[in-house]
Amino acid sequence: MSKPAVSIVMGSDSDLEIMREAGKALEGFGIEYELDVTSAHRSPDRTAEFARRAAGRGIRIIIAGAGGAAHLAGVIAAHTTLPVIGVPIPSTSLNGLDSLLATVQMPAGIPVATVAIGKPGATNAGILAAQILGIADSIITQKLEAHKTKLAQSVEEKSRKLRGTS
Ligand code: RP5
Repeated sequence: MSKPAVSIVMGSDSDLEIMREAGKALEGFGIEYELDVTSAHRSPDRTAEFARRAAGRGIRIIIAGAGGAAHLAGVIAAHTTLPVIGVPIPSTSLNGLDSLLATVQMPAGIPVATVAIGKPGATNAGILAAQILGIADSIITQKLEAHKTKLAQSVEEKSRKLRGTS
């Protein structure tokens, strides 16, 4: 097994069900990843250390998911020059709107590429990470093209079924 290129981290193990979707997407493109829990407010030192060391360990992209006042992705982005993708987790009574705003509204200077709330966002975070890695990896690009072809075929299939022509 080669070293993971992507690190998926989350604020709590209660985020795992959603964040697994990012891992599943990466698996579909044959990309190695690691999964861990680190919290911006419960374990700030651990989070800063993780972010500072990630590039040196060979990590190329970080996907960070958190709920509530979700500052995990922003704090990680503050401590690394690696691209950080933020996944807003719907874990409070505000159903992720809180996490979305906290993750996406980074002041100028420290970007976090924020995806949709919950599982669709986690899936897209994995695909976006693959697209970033695909810039320098033609095998990943081919798999991304196949993924788009498959999506288009699924629409054709749905269309045929709906029109009763299959
Ligand atoms: C956030 O608080 C986590 O990312 C999680 O979404 C939420 C709740 O965490 P737990 O109380 O379930 O550990 O920091």
